[in-house]
Amino acid sequence: MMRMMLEFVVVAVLAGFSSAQFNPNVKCGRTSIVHLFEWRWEDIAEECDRYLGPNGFGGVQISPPNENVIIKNPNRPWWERYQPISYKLCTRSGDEQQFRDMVTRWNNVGVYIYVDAVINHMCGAGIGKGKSSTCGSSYDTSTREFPAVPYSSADFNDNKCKTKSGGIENYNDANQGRDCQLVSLLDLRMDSEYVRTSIVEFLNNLIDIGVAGFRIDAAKHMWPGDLLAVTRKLNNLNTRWFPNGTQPFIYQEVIDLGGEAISASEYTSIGRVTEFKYGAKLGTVIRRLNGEKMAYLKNWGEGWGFMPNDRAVVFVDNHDNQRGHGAGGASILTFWDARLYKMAVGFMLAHPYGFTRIMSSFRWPRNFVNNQDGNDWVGPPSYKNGSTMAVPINEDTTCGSGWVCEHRWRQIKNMVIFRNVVDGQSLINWWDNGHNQVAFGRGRAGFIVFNNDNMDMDVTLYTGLPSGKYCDIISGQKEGDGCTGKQISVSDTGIANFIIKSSDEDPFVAIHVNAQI
Ligand code: QV4
Ligand code: CA
Repeated sequence: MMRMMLEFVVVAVLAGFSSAQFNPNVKCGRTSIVHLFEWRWEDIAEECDRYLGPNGFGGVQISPPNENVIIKNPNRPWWERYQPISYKLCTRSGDEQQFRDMVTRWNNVGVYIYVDAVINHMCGAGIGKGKSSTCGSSYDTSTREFPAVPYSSADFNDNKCKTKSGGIENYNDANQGRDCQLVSLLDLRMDSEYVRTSIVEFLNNLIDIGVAGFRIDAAKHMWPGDLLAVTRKLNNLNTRWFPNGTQPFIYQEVIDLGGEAISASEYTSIGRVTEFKYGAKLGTVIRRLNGEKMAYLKNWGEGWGFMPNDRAVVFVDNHDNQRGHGAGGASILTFWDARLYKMAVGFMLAHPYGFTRIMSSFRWPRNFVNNQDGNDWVGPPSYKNGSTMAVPINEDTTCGSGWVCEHRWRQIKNMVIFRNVVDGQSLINWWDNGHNQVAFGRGRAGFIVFNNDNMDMDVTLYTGLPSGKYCDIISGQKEGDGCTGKQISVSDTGIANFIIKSSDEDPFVAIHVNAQI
């Protein structure tokens, strides 16, 4: 009894003190991370010193670094990386040495790595037996043997799941959602001490190498109590780079668009949670669907029924919903709708709600039949032998070989900087025309104006900014003493005139105090 009480106190104290798991651990003055989906570790290492560091990015979410099954039919889909075979660090992105090199190089310049952690399951039940895996480890899905961990049949939820098929049949049943197989992926018994320890060892190895946090894949499919038991046992971050006692940042993938059996709020005491309503709603507004308009964004954030600001990780699209996987549906904006996409990302980065993640994608040959993309599986740009192509950088700073590099689009990169400049300043001086022309400021540090109506805009607004000449960071940027884009003059009284034609390449304007000329 005494012992139980003591254990309870210890758990309560640990949970209470784990506030750092909500802190993204980005360096002071940096406010966003970018998901470099399917990039090779060598390319990520390069991108850090040459681009992300100098442009104020806080870190990178990487694709799962641990061994996965190699799928040949279809040919090397991106989603094979969500089918683990072991916790060894070799994948199409690179081997363990390359991983270590990348992390070290990044940490040395203060831009950090966030690992996509696939811990709910191993590979699909129907994969079979073999060694067709990215480090060559063997597996046998019929006997549930994964000797490289090792896991065997006792480590899976086969007995706990109560459905006939062993899979999740009814998403309105929370028990099925947690204990049964998600799309036939072998579901780990997270209530077992052995499984928990194996996962903790995997994550602690990454922490010791130097990563700063984790995206917890499929968190919804694990019981919050089991997840808490795992995250509580994580080491503090490596003191070679991080202050003593820094806990890893935890952000959990829970898709909760409302009215579901499993809700995001069940997870907000463990770490942050992905707010999927954000991209779904913002897409609806910017596309002007269902009578939505930008004027309604005045109370964007918690006012729209989103989770608490300090719990949310927000994004316009992610690697799933940009290709019709996961949730969000047709409203989701992606690089395929570049003009609207830039506006949505611009709005997100200007608005104070949530911790922001930028998507960086690769192009694939979309092939819609009956509104379904038959090529939603296509993997990253790669050679015939299956190895992933490097990311070549063109002279104009864009990327080649099918890598989209949204994070390098001038408008997006400059808005990442905008967010850093206005960090901590409250949203003030909101203005709208009742339709899709809106504007707002962030303290006295920045101001942004959107024209998403089908008519030209010519307005004079109070910006709150110190008087002077500013360079619009959307149509151009400050270069030396000059400006390659529109120039905006703020008067002594903080007023400025904004002209945005509905035919402008990008119908929005953003200025901030670090882009004064
Ligand atoms: C299929 C059928 C099954 C059938 C099985 C038979 O769907 O019903 O039993 O064949 O063999 C791939 C295939 C999928 C296949 C499955 C198992 O696409 O057709 O099952 O493999 O072989 C990614 C992809 C999935 C992919 C999976 C594993 O999106 O298509 O499945 O990787 O390779 C929910 C969840 C949420 C999830 C989201 C997509 O709540 O957690 O769906 N998002 C995360 C990741 C996502 C990943 C997973 C979870 C799984 O972001 O990328 O799924 O790790 O909303
Ligand atoms: Ca599960």
